[in-house]
Amino acid sequence: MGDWQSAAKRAAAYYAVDHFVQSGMRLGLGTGSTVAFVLERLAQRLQTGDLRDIAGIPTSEATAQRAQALGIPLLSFDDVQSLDLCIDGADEVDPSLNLVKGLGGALVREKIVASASRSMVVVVDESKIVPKLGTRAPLPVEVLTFGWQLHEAWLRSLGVEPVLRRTAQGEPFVSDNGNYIYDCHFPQGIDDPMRVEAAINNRPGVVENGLFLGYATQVVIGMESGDVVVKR
Ligand code: ABF
Repeated sequence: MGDWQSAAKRAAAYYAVDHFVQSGMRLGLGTGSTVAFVLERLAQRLQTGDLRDIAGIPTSEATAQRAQALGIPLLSFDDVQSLDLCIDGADEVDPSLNLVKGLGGALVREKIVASASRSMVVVVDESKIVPKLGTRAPLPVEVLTFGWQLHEAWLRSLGVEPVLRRTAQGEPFVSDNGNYIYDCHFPQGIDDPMRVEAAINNRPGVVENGLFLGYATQVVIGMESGDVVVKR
């Protein structure tokens, strides 16, 4: 990651918290390094008293631990079943604000939390902006461990190059939900995301895929120049 990217992620994250989070909100807390800056800013504004009575549902164990360490109150779906605002990162954003997410391994809980949120603000650095989904990042597909071996040939039949995600030790990566993830490379990018999402999620044993179509209400982009651009 270039030096500018970390500054751009921070600028986008701080802008999103300062412009879209109000006291009393019930939040969806995303996952990844850009959201780490969101949590940092939320904690700062709670400490100064700028923000009061906010709480969030984390989209990963990593976010839960980070938020807890920062003193951000956490909720579960036992407490609330509808959220005011979800703030999350993304791996790709296309011109229609459709997203590829999941390189952080949290796509299942991220999509559930996003689906329970009235609006979704996505925070990215400009390197995530793509003309077409699937051109910069693979599409993560989370599958049950039972029968995981069956999906590789099927994914190939879709014209995809599937790679089972592994840890640095070479073991299959296991998500917070106890599942495996295939990172699916589309050599020409994804021409018809709606059709791809439906086909993949209809497959027995597939839990979720990283296409977030029609979820983002705003995308806050940290630019290399230092500017922040908001797309709606
Ligand atoms: C999470 O944030 C994941 O879905 C996505 O892969 C990741 C982006 O990571 P980062 O903000 O670290 O670039 O939402």
